[in-house]
Amino acid sequence: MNKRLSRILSLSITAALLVPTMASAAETSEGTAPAAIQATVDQGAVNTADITGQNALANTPVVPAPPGYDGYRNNIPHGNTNLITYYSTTVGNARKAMVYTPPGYTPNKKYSVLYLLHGIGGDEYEWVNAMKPKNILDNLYSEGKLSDMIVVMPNGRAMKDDRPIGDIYAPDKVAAFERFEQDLLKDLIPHIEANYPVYKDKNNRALAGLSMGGGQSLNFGLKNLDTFAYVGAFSAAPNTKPVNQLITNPGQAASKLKLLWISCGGSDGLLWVSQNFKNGLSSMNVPHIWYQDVGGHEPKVWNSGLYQFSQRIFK
Ligand code: FER
Repeated sequence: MNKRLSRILSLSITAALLVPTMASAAETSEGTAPAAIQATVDQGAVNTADITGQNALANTPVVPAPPGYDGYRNNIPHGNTNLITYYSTTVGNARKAMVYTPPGYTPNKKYSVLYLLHGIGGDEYEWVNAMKPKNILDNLYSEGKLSDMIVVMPNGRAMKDDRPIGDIYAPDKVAAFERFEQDLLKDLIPHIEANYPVYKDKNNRALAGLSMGGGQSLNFGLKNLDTFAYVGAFSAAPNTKPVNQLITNPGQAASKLKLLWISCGGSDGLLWVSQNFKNGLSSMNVPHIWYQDVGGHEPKVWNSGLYQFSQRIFK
């Protein structure tokens, strides 16, 4: 069967599936989640016929994170988080980022890189302080579920004073989140690639983030398909540009992306942003995973997003 036809057929079959996650799975992860807010996954636009061309794991069902997935485990090897500085030509000064290196990290190996972005009230410390990236990644490594990767958590507010102080919604601060695209592409990525033993091609770069950082990931990732093959948005904020502005050639986006992940808590006031976006992706037949998680605009949803997304990249 020709590839395009098989794609269309598979889309029409899978589009019918809006699969409510099994109650038992939702209960193990969330205790007593009422039926109405159980996690749901819509893989309608994931092209199962193209499983080798797309990331095969993008097509695996989304199973809610098990209890303890983000807790510290004593009996496993641990990675490290370090603060780094790099010079930003975009901003005109040195800027900071946290870098997670996995257990057994060695310059004798080569790693992929996940760039992981914070929200409007955060900075380079937000992921490490408010979420549990180290526990989540260490635990997944110990279970053999993660490819070798480092995780770079920068400050996504590209301005001289990039602290989350004063009015965090002020127009100059919001504009700085947009300016970060240049910092990321021209300053941070080159710095990481010059200083860490990492692969330097799109298939080894992922971009994901929470809220403002989710919007940034969609805005930057989908405009730079030759730089990132894996893009994820957890609880994307209204800085997210309209999907038809970001994707003007759906066929090209479909063939270049290995994973496009959209998730959001069902009781998040910003749920509409993710819903509009994933509906737009579906109408353009751009493969993606939409995962409606349990919760609001809060760390447990972002931990869960990292847990799900990190397992599906660089495979
Ligand atoms: C907005 C509401 C929320 C907005 C941004 C946010 C730029 C960001 C929230 C977050 O990052 O947690 O209207 O506009």
